[in-house]
Amino acid sequence: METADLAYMEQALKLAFAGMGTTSPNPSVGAVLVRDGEVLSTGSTCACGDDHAEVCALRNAVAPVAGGDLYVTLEPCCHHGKTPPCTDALIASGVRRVFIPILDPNPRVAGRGVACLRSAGIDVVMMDEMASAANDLIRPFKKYIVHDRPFIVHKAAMSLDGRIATHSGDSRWISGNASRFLVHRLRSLADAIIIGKGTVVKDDPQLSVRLGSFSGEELKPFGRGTWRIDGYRNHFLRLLLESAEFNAAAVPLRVVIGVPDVLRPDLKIFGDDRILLIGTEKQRNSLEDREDHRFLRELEDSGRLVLVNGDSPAQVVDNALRLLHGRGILMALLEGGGRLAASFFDANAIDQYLYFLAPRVIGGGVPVLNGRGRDTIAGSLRLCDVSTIAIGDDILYSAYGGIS
Ligand code: AOF
Ligand code: ZN
Repeated sequence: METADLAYMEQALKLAFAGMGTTSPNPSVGAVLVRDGEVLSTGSTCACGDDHAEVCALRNAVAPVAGGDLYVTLEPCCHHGKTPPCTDALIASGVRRVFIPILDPNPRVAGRGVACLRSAGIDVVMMDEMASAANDLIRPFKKYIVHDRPFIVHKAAMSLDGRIATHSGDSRWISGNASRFLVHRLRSLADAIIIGKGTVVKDDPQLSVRLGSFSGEELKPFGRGTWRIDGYRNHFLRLLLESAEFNAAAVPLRVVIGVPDVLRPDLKIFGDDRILLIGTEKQRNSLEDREDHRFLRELEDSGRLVLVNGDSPAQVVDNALRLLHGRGILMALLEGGGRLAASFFDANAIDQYLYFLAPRVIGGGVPVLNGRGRDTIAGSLRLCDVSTIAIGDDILYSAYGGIS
């Protein structure tokens, strides 16, 4: 593979990365259209249901594209979904070659896009060198489309002894400024942020993207290619650290699992309509007896409160995730307390562990996964694709688990 080919694909990956959090339930894809060594145009997946990256690049081209090459981060689709097949548009355009790093995990595509382009005489080049990078960006969509559940990133800041709060509940701040800034970058790419009902009562959190509220010397490395990733070279994290700009307007859906004991409309989570409370059907009677039952009814009628079934916390989590899948959530950040996280763990629902280890020791307090846990070490969950990155004095530890 030529160096220029790799550079064009890297440009396409950056476009795909930049669109994450704005295209669901469609994956964010990037495309770069090149002819005679000149970039004619670029494209990325438009907000849900609109044009795909390839069509967007074709439309943006200022010069004729026939005979050109397209670099696209995912196999072009060949099916009629909300939009017509990209393969039709590409064949009609007269492009000569299409470079792709990976096939589309969507069973409706899964290799058929490549076959369709090839049978029309287009040279499809598989860029194996970029497969791992493209795969790191498509993991959420793969989980969504193959397993019918959102991809869950469990993000937590903890002391070296694995605690997210002291016994008195104090937790601010365990990690450093740079780590917390990185979390806001991450939030801007997520489709949802999930917390437990306890956090609503305890913190009255905004769960917003507040990139502008951070400053300081330790933020200087962000937006530059100077980060060292040890272990697995995780391209999602690489781009998260290296990207210079973020879309702070991309507001993730705020999801609360459980109905907080007292609800008031002036809580910060009700600041806008991007809020979903998920309770259980078992609670229905007790909710009707509460003083705030009118507000609860209002929330339910407007779709901001949904009750799901489930006999155990893990079943409730699974049904909540089924619901979020139905609402088109590809990637959700789990930011809740230790018990909620343990329920997600028990439901086998955590896909990526993103833990910030701070140089503090609490010597007790709340464990990051506060449940019974596995019985034996042999039965513990073995993670894969482990990366570590020094973020100021903290260590960011990332690894994948679950079924994705
Ligand atoms: C592409 N380019 O930029 C994206 C693709 O319902 P539709 O028509 O929007 O199709 C959605 C499917 O298309 C989605 O599930 C995934 O398989 C693929 N996404 N394909 O050619 C793109 N985002
Ligand atoms: Zn398409």
